[in-house]
Amino acid sequence: MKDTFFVTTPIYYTNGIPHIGHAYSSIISDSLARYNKISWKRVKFSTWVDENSQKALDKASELWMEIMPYLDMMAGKHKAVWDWLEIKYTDFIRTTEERHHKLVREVLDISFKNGDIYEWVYEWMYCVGCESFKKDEDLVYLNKTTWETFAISDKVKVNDNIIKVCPDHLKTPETIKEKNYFFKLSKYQDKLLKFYEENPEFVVPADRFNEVKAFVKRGLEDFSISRETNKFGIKLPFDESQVTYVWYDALFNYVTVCKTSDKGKDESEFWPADLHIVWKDIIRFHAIYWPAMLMSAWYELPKNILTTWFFTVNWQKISKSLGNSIDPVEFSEKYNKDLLTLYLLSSFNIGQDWDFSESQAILTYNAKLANNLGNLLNRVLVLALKLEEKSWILDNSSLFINYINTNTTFWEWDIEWEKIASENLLWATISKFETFNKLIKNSFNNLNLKWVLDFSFIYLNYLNKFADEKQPWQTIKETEKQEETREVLYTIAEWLRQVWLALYPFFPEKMSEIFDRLGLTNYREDLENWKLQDLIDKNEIFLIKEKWNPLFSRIDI
Ligand code: ME8
Repeated sequence: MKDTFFVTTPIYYTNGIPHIGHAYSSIISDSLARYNKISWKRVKFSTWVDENSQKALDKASELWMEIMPYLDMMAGKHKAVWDWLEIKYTDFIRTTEERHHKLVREVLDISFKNGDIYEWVYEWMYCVGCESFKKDEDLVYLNKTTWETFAISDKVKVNDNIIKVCPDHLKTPETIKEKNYFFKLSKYQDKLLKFYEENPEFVVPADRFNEVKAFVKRGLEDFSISRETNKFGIKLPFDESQVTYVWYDALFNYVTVCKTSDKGKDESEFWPADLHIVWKDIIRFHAIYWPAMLMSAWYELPKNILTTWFFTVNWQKISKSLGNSIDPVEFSEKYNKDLLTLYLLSSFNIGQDWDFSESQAILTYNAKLANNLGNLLNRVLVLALKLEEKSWILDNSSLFINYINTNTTFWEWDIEWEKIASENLLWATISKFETFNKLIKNSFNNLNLKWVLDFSFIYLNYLNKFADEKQPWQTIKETEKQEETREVLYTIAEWLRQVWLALYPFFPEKMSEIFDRLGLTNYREDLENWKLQDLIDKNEIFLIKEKWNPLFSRIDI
């Protein structure tokens, strides 16, 4: 019986179409889903849209549309983006769907009956942009004339010109006084801390987890889960005059798709989720509210939450009004999807804020895919065809393995290795296939996609150096060196094969095409049938019939 792997993207709002920031989360999820798919696991990969929100209602009315036709249109647009980007999700769910309403009402009922949900009339400030309640300390002062902002601790005098606003949306929060239902989060403080202790990898990266723990240790407050004024959404089963909003409504999506999959099947075996991918803005909700809500409704807790960071465009928050939003479809149409994936995943660690740069994306693509990988592949092909006229077979009898294992000068690292690999890996052993594959496996399992890409491209650098040193384009001209040339070419080809297997989850189309063209038949099929390890271990024979056009052409800036 295969293990299951269930990965989820964040729940995207539908008041706009996905921009490059959303694509980033989806591409990470997709690459991890694909890796697990080829590694002997049954994979479920869900993506969704967060529809029952005030933002969606506002947007629909702005467009003079009824809410449901608006949401249908937006869900279609979201799906089209993911399909275009070849994000291979298995489930797509909308929060307005019946299967979801049913589950949310069930869990609300359970928590209400066990005393975790209670009624309270209260007055609070609410920011529509954030869809969350605010306290004084969450706000800043804004000078309406100069647009300067000051910290609330500055104790500025409020007047008509100086107002208190949400720091993200620069708008005064609404004051709301109404009857709400609250979730007893305070009751879960100790249980959460115990859970964190027992699951030290629950939130990755560790800094973010430390912040979450510190927040919980300071004491938790109950939070509102319903609104009296909203009419659009899931009605509370115990008080139909109220609808639940954001937390129960959005988060329980993750469970709904397991209870009833897209194909209408019960796939409860996929719960608990192996991995939620969210950005730092919503980590508290996922790492604190969500486990408490699950405990209250007797569900198991997710295993891992990966927190991504913000990225900006021209150092500004991505926003339609600033005109700096990048459409991932347009961007990949202009260049290609591989360029987008490579740039997003190889340039920055997942837990780092950074600025998106089009020219940097092109430079990365040219250096890594067009030059490093593409040129080396071409060199091997051209020489292989020269070596024997029509078709050329490289078999493993000519693996130059001794050279690779013993020659230390070639494998000397000029990179700061400690920064890249874990301590117990010595560079001297790196040159073995098993070590490379172990590094790749560990990096995937540690959710460190940048390392997978870094290791692969470092290897390619060294292979290029190896080629430069062995000069097969020279030795091929000397009759007595034909065998040596063959050995060198086979060694490079075999290494390339190992690196392509590591890169497959990121660039499945291109890698499959390379496999096909080198006579490595059925690779795509074998990978789809979980045979990654078999392919890694295989003694391969390459059959090269023709030279073809470069797969990764250089792009001019
Ligand atoms: O927050 N940089 O939806 P959303 C990096 N529905 N990632 C970004 C990004 C950026 N500039 N912009 C967006 C929501 N993302 C709510 C969640 S949870 C109860 C409700 C990514 O559409 C990021 O992963 O505003 C974020 O989590 C996701 O898009 C959803 O953003």
